[in-house]
Amino acid sequence: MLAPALVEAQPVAPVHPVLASGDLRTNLDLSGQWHYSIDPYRDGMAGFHGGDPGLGHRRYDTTDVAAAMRDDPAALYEYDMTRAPTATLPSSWLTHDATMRHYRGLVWYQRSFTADPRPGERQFLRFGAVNYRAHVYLNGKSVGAHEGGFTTFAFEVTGLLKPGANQITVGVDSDRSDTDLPPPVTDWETYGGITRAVTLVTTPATYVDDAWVRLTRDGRIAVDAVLDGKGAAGGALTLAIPALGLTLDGKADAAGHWTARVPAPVALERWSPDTPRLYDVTITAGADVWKDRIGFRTIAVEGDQILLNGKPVFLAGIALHEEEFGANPTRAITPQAARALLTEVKQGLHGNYVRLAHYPHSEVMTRMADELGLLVWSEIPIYWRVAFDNPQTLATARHMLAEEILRDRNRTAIAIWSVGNETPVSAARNAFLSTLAKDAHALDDTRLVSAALLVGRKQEGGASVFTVDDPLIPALDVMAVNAYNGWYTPDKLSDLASFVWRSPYEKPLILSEFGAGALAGEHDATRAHKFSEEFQADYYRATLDMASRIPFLRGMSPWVLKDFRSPRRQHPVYQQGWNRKGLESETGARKQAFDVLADYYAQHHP
Ligand code: GCB
Repeated sequence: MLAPALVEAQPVAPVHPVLASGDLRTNLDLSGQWHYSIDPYRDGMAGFHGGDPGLGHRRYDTTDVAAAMRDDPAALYEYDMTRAPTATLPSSWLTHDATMRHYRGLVWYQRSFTADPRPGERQFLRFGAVNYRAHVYLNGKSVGAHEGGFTTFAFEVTGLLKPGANQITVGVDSDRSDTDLPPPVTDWETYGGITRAVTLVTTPATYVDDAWVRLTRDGRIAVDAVLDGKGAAGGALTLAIPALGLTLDGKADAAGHWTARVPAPVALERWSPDTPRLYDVTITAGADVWKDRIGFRTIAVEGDQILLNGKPVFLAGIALHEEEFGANPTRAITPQAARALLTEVKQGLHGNYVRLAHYPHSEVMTRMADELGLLVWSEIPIYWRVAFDNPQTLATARHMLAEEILRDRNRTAIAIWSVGNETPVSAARNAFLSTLAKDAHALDDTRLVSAALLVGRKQEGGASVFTVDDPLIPALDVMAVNAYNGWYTPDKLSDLASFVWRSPYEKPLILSEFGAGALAGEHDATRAHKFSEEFQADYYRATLDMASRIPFLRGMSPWVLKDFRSPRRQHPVYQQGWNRKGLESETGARKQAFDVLADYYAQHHP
């Protein structure tokens, strides 16, 4: 079931109910030991003739393979999931064992668990993220498939779930084609696997399927909720924010939707990076109670300013991937891992902002940003060479965007939805990204929409002039540009100060990326060589100096907090499979440039 705005905006398969953001209902965590088995030729999906794989190959079947082979000498099975190796989920298979490090394709995962379904309740299997395609089976029956490696999804399993032992099998396929998102070539490790929690969520027969509670730009607390189930039409709902003494009663319409607005109580303390105040919020509907912790703030654009709670703000940030500190990360973001990363931004760099690149990050991360007080740029993986003229790719992108926004609309920290990264201008691309920008505005009228763009450069007289005039800009609230002068270009660092930045649009600009690589511990007394800490530090000094001269610059997220895995970075001495533009190494050793940025933020944007 979808909120009305989404129905208008999305002519694609609906996002499943339990995606309701802030779902803190009772659930059974299915993390832990799962069996896994590789299937490079997708035998367990389609057999060698392309049809039903046949009993001997059907990994999702409930047959006790060992017993069947013992009891019947003619029985032939070419798998046995219960005797396959095990791994701890959530995690990427890259770290299951050394032979899995560069595996791409289909991997089967299976475990059993005990359930106690009761009459009148509903159950859903909810997946935080499965990269890239998921095929889900419960007790041998398909319950659904999902595309997209970084968004949350759920399937209802009421009726299929049995009292006692149950078997769940997930076929995870990490292969991506040119029409997928992201396409195959990225500058990061996409980490195949079940990388976020799998949970069994139980709800009453009628439950709050979607809820969005926020402060509107005109100072009201607004609630939109959707009930699902037999009692949805005309169902009674109550919103409560006890710390504000606020309760609001209402009734759903015939479609199960409820909308209400009230003036914000005068006692409301607004959320900001300095005062990240969160309130306990509940919506009660019959037997169901939806709970979340939500902050209230406004974010808007006026001329070329970004206004937080009505006051101009500079977004002093850094970009980061969803990859924990460590020599061998597996992409399993625990609250501790999220806190470790974001504390480096907040306390280490004195930042107030993060770009969560290049896909929707774990809810663990966005909740931690709420709690610690960091504004967030969130994006979907529309990255580099996308099949912009393919209608199916657009449908996938719109669905992903809807999944991202519906999960995280209650996350106060999120200030910006971004619809693309470094996508070359063309008519097809402009139309594709404008559609996404329109969708983002329709799904969420309380946040800003942007995209990381490329910028043109011309020589005028002696000066290098950068003009931010991408044809997408009219569809965006905030302009953003990635710039790597002096790293990917032969520019001398000493020339950056003379660069002139212009735009025909009166809108705020963010430098969504700039950066230079350095291997932690690599030193160069001449300061001239790339990959030395000295060069990277000087690059930051020169770029920050250039940035200070851009009159309409309202924020920045240099690339990037820490070194991250990237299969396309294979310099044997400096990279070894890591993108080295981190201000810290993969294990958290700070490079010289870390202090350059930290001092800059402390001095210019305290
Ligand atoms: C970019 C990309 C980012 C890369 C970075 C780099 O522009 O957006 O994903 O990792 O440059 O290091 O080249």
